[in-house]
Amino acid sequence: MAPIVDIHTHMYPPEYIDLLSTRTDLPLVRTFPSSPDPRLILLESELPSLQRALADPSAPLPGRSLTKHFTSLPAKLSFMARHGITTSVVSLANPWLDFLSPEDAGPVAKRINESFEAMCVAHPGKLFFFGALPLINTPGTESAQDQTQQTILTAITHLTTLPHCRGIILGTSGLGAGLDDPRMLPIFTSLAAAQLPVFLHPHYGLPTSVFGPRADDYGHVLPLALGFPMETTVAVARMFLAGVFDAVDGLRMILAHSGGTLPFLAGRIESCVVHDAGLAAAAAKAAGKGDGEGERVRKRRTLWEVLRQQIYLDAVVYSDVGLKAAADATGAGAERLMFGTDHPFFPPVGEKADGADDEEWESVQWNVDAVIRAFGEGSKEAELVLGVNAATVLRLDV
Ligand code: 5CU
Repeated sequence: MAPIVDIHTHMYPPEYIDLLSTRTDLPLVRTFPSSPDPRLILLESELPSLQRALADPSAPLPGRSLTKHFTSLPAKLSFMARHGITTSVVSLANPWLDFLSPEDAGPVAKRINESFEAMCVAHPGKLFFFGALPLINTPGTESAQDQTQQTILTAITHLTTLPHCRGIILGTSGLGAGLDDPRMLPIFTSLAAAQLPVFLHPHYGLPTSVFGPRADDYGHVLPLALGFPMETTVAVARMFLAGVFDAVDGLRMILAHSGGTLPFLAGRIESCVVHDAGLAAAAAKAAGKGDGEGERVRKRRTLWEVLRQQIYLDAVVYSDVGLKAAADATGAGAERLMFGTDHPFFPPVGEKADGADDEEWESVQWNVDAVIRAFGEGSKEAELVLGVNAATVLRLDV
């Protein structure tokens, strides 16, 4: 039987939840008298409902229920068994360590990565993990940033000593100035040298003002369905425009949610690059130079080439239409797509939820159905997407 590998599956180890329980700013965990589970409040868009719930005990609860699925390894294993998942590559969920102080980020990253490694050791062949880096979202002074950069490089070296680490999970803020920040280059270079792929995942979405004054009436739909994918799209477009992929051609990235909107917008991005007079003039000038920059400009690859050479996409897009676009964008066939569930997010709700350990998650079935509709049940392509690609690319002994 071909393996089913879930590469997009998160957990918050207990020490992380302890941290959130002491906080008054996002991200945080709060208990409310009307809720059996504590509430996990992560997103900026959840702040108005948090404030209402703090002021009025009868107001709807903010955030999401912090069920055992977020923290418990037995719950993760039951979920895997229920959905026929052979192996999971688990990662810390957003917003990772972004909010920590420079002093805390390094030691906390080390503890959390060791905690993931210990989980994997206890379940050989079943669990691997993407490590967390102590990337913090506070620009600080130049010397503070240098120190943070050094801490991150040390963390990468530490990850190379953990036998079940298969890459790292990364948000889009980098050292506070995004992933096109030149200060990220040594980090990407070090990850490429260590053969640690980057699983890029959104958290911040779009500014809440984009969603208008009624956004709160629409629950999580706008931030999660649109904000998250746009954030990923913008982050990768910025890396592409800054030449990061050319500068670090050994870098491999796996993009969450099938690359946001990149498969659909790559043509438009490429056209805007080619038809921008300012960029064209700068490129012509640079290309005339005999230095490294001239060489880079002369050899500029298109976004399509980068997508087909350095990028993998997860298959967490819930529809065969998006999945076929993802397959087309990253090359012929399905060789660069990898199945995921986004567990513990998107549990069954309302009447479909019974809270049992072995309940079926409809959100998982949507992603399985998308693979089957796009590539055919039992087809070689479906097997690649459901597990073989991940097993090969991430060297999983499944
Ligand atoms: O429901 C959500 O907010 C999320 C989230 O925060 N992170 C994620 O990976 N999926 C859904």
